[in-house]
Amino acid sequence: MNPKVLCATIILAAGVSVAHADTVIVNVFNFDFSSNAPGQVILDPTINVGDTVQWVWRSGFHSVTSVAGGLESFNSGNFASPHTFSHTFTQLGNFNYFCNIHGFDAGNGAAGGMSGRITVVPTPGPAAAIALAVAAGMSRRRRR
Ligand SMILES: [Cu+2]
Repeated sequence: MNPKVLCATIILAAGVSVAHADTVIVNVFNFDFSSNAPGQVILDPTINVGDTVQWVWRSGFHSVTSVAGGLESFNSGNFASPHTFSHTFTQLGNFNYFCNIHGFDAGNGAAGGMSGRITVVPTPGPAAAIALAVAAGMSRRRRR
């Protein structure tokens, strides 16, 4: 292994070790769930596997309840705002959930009424990490 490849490998390993899971906020309000603020366009987030969603109650009395039969299961219970509830997603897929008071489990993984969806995709692959490592290596060489 030549020194340049070894250097890139070390940087790559360091890059992977510092890759961290994010926490994504979803607002809970009368009568929807959204990453955007209440009153704006409703946005159901797409997150990376290992990320945590933190739901933040902004108004009303609601729950965050996963539909039955999914790979991810969570239930906040019913709470008035202010309240928060978090769940870390370890599985890939689309996960529908609903408010136990203003929504419903529609069966077969779907939800209706006051409901939302979390889409979980893989973390950026090795190609992105290698690009970062190469960029880091190049910037280091330039400083010498
Ligand atoms: Cu509700």
